[in-house]
Amino acid sequence: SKELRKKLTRQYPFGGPERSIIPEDKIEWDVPYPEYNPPRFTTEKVLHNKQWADKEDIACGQFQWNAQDKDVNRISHLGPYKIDKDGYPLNPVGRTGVRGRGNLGKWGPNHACDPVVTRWKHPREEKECGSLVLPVLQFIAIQRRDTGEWAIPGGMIDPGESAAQALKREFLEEVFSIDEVDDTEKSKLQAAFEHLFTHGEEIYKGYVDDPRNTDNAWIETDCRNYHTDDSKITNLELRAGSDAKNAQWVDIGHDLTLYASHKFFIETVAKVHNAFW
Ligand code: RP5
Ligand code: MG
Ligand code: MG
Repeated sequence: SKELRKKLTRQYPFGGPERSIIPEDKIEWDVPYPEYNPPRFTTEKVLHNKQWADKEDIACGQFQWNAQDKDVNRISHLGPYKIDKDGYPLNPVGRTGVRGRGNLGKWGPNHACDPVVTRWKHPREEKECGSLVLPVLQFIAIQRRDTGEWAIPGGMIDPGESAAQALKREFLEEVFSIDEVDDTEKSKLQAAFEHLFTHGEEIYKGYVDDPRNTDNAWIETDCRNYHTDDSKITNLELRAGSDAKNAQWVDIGHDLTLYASHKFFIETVAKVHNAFW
């Protein structure tokens, strides 16, 4: 669980408070810590959003914890999470030093998805990896508008949407600005990726070490890999959109610096393909 707390910066992102410092042995909720009194923070954007955000009031929200709650999946990949005496869901990796939802719309798990689209580097390149010589794999990375970090073009699963739908939608929004192109271009993009996105390889399902996580709200993801060497796809011009300000094919290797837990997902993808890491 220590591995899932590395990206919790002291300063909560985007105008949030400083997180309370928690002694190593007081991280787990099961360990009593009566002095614990972290700041409560939820952004205005979340408080005033009626589409993707929950109600702030837990009592009248009538949330169905650890269950499929109408259109919203409140089940954690980590198994049942606890609810505190005031009715708030508790982060399964323990205390984080901030209460409330921060920048996250949902109380409890916020389900996201991470599409990793890969190709072999062309012309083929090989690199030494320990005692082996392995080919270089590339993936489509985006640069996040919020933090400026390079990342997988992932996003939140909308209410009522399946993970499979969200994986394709987020990819086309962030990598090809599908929301900004005309209808002909839109159908072309949809058609080009239709087949590829039905052939995903499961990479990771679980908690994400994201700096936005709080005591009562956290991100979980479904990360899948879509590999293609079809030049009709790999030669398409990338056009960053939505929460991405850049999009490009990036060589996969251990020296990458990526947002949240994304480096771990990319390492897993490299190993699945027996590629250089
Ligand atoms: C992450 O937050 C997940 O792994 C996913 O990539 C992302 C979803 O949030 P937004 O991109 O919508 O901000 O850490
Ligand atoms: Mg997005
Ligand atoms: Mg995104």
